[in-house]
Amino acid sequence: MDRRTFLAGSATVAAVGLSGCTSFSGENASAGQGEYDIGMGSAFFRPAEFEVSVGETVVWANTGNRRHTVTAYEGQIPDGAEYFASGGFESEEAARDGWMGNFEGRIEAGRTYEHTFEVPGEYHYFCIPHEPSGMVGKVVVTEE
Ligand SMILES: [Cu+2]
Repeated sequence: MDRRTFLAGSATVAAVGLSGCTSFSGENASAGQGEYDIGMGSAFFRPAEFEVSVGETVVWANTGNRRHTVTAYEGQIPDGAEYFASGGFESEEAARDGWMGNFEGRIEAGRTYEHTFEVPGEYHYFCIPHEPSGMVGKVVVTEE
C-alpha cells in the first residue's frame, strides 16, 4: 500500500468535513459556530466584502475576544436604504455618540447582529472602536 496515496485521501476527507462546518445560513441568527456570514476578529471583518440578494439577511458574529460594532456609514449606503447599526441606532452620529457614552451598540464576543437588506447597492460599514485600525467592510446587495 502506498502511504502517500493514503495521506492524500485522508486530507481530502478532512477538507470536505471543514467545508461542511463552515457553510453559512443567512436565516439563522443563533451564535452557533458556522451559523453566520461575516466574522469579526481583532480589527477586521471577514470576509470584508460580502454579496447577497435583495431581501436576504446577513448575520455578523463576533468570533473574536474584543467588543465590536457593525455601523453603517450614513453617506455610503444606497439612496432610500434603511440605515443600520448594531444597537438599533438611526444615524451614524447617534451610533458614535452611543458608543462614546456607554459602549452602546457593542457586540460582545460570541454574539451576533443581523440586518436584512431590501435595497440593492453597496453598503459600507465599520466598527466604531476599530475604525482607526481599518476595521471596515462592505455588503453588496444585488437584484435577484
Ligand atoms: Cu471592532
